[in-house]
Amino acid sequence: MVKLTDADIKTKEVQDWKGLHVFHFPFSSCSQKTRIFLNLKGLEWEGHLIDLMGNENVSERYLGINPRGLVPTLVHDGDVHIESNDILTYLEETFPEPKLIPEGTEEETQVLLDLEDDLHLDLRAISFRFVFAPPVPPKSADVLEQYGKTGSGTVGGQKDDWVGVEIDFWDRLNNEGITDEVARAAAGKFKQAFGDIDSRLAGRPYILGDTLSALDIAWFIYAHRMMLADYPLHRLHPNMGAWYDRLAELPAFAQEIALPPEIDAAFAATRAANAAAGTSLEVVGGL
Ligand SMILES: N[C@@H](CCC(=O)N[C@@H](CS)C(=O)NCC(=O)O)C(=O)O
Repeated sequence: MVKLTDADIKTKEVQDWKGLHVFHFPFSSCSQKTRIFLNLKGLEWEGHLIDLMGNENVSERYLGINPRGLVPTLVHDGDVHIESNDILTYLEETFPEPKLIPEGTEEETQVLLDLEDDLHLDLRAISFRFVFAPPVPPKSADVLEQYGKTGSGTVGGQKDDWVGVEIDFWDRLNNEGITDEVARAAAGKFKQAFGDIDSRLAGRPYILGDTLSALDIAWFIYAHRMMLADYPLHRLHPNMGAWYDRLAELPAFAQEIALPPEIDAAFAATRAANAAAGTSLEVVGGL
């Protein structure tokens, strides 16, 4: 679990906060996942919006809270937790009811949460090419320079290199966009991972069997984002498609993925433009 140490945190005020606080952004997949989990736990929490479009995540204040400059971050009674899947695991241990990581499934859950986390930059690449385009404001060279030098640069008291990985991603996006090759590789990874989830869902309602768990939340959110990119979920993975439709009906899920009409329309326009140009995810990704 990634609980920050005192030395990692430069924005000290949060260490005096009581209760549960979540730094998040409405349309961030990791934030949506965390909010669904909190909804299902029935926990009270205070939200603090971080404007990713305005690069607030690389501000001095926020990098002083999360040295990786990513959302979500959880602050619980002054302790700061980062990494969404670690936040879910922490919340499960701290607030065990209702159970969202069933007893005896901890290891399997961890493996499938790690797989999900490993795909995060692939999801981001697909999002930037097939969902968010036309482009959201880029991270300029100045913003990236500030990103690289502002936070403590440590996580759990150890030197942390993740900000470098992030800066590489944004640099590459600025210089070459998301190429067909990158998009195809990412799509292939999703096809394989979703294929695995689809076979786990054969003849049973949830990924772990009869009980809805953290895994359903995490993979639902990825399926949702991929569908915003026009990934043919129902055609390629019918069990997963039916599972997605059922979960999307539940208020705890539905309220976190709802989009304001203008954003919904912008994403739909991106899909339509890609389809018309013959550059949809299905075509470019070889799906
Ligand atoms: N492994 C991290 C990934 C977090 C992450 O990349 N969050 C995205 C939003 S989904 C973010 O903060 N992006 C920063 C940006 O867009 O500038 C986690 O699970 O918390």
